[in-house]
Amino acid sequence: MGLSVAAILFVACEQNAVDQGPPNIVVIYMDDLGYGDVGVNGSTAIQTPHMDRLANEGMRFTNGYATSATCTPSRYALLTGVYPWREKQARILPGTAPLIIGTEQMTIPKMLKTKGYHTGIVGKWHLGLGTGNVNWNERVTPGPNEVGFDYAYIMAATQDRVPTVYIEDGHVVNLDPNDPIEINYQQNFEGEPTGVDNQELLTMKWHHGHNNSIVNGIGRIGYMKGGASAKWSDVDMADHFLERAQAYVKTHKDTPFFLYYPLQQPHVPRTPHPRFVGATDLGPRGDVIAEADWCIGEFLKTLEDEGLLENTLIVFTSDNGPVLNDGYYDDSDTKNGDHTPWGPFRGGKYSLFEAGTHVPFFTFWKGKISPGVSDEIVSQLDLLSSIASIVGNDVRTSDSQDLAAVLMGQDGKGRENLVIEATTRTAYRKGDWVMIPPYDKPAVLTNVNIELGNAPEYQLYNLKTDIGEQNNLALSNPEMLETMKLEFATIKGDVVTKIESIELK
Ligand code: NG6
Ligand code: CA
Repeated sequence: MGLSVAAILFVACEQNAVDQGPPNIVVIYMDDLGYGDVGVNGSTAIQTPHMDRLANEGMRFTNGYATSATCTPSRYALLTGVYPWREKQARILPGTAPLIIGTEQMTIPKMLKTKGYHTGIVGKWHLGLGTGNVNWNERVTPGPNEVGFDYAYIMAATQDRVPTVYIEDGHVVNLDPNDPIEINYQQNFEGEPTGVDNQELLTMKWHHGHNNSIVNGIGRIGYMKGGASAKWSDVDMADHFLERAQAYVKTHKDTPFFLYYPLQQPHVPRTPHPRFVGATDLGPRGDVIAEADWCIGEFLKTLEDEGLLENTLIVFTSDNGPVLNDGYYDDSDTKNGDHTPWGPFRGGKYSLFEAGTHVPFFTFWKGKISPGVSDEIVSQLDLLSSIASIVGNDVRTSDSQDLAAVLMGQDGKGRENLVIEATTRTAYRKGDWVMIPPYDKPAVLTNVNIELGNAPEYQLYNLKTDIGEQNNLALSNPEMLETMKLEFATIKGDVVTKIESIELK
């Protein structure tokens, strides 16, 4: 009898909080989306209301990083919490590459499984499959299921690489056993058309590379034979992954779940569904970003309809910076106009300059994260330790920092420093400063027309006063250069010897 109304209410609220349990966690990962492609980061040529919603109603990070300026290394680091330059296989992989995450290695989904989570991936994988010589007509293993994902619905590598099929828990979807799949990255199968010899079959012309097997009128990287009934439809890919992501949420809404939802846009080949063709004035690249934004809106609607938005932490980011022409003539460069996918930064995909790795980065959790903007340095590398911290798990890796407070929009410091990677080259960010060691390599990747950040001398930039990395302060600030060199060498350990040897050439 003694319980007051307040006490009863208190008990009820407590009960409610307990009932809500650990949050669902969703990582929405874009492919080649630049810092400046998103409305909140300054894009006016492409409307991205749903990405903007995540930023405006959550935390928007102005110093959010992918670990690498290309896909595989960034994805490796995101899932494992290990810098990709520690793993020499973490390079852009062919579709036949073996799995590069060790089945004994810690990953975000594995860590979450120990806390009772159901874990899923729907979208782009690109971390290798099998152990070499994959037979695509049998269960393909090891793959995502063996590194922590209870459910996996993936494309093996990239939209421009064979095999051009979906794989569900290791099985090629819709495969006809009488039409087995064969894949070869060295040579063609006899009698099969290619982008070089059969240009009349192409509906999208290749600019560089992308001239091996032709699938749906698009030349791909690598040769493929068979598997006709299993081949994906490029224009339906966004809808296809969205439907599976929505189904995953509906199926697992009663347990805490982790969904890794890596979309394929705006990577090449850019194939918007007809209803998005012309959504922007920028050609296919703008149109597929509009399409991806719509998918994110639909996905958020599903979370909302299922009553999950208040109990789901969403991280939105991109695997590397932007590129216009990445191998096909698709008007993305000619129609780009004044749009700046790279935002205020120099370079782009493949580059050690900022635009390679400095990407859109938002965290959203309705009712839990108060809207705000943070200039703290955060990296996708930190998601493993930070998410572990948020769900009360004590797993940490030495590279991955627990930035839970920062990501949750509470007070707290971000990273003091970060090693940036771009196709095996590395650079060092600390505070407002970036140091790029000398690289005896071309300054520009001519096919894609992107400055790579390579120079024969040290480069040192102060991003606070020079966000576009135009004024090299290496000579005028030798003390800072020395500090940066020393710290970088310490963090990189023995890997630094390679840099020294390049320098001596
Ligand atoms: C490059 C491809 C490029 C893209 C990239 C991987 C050529 C000439 N270029 O080798 O088109 O596929 O690999 O992009 O083949 S990533 O975002 O998955 O890293
Ligand atoms: Ca990418």
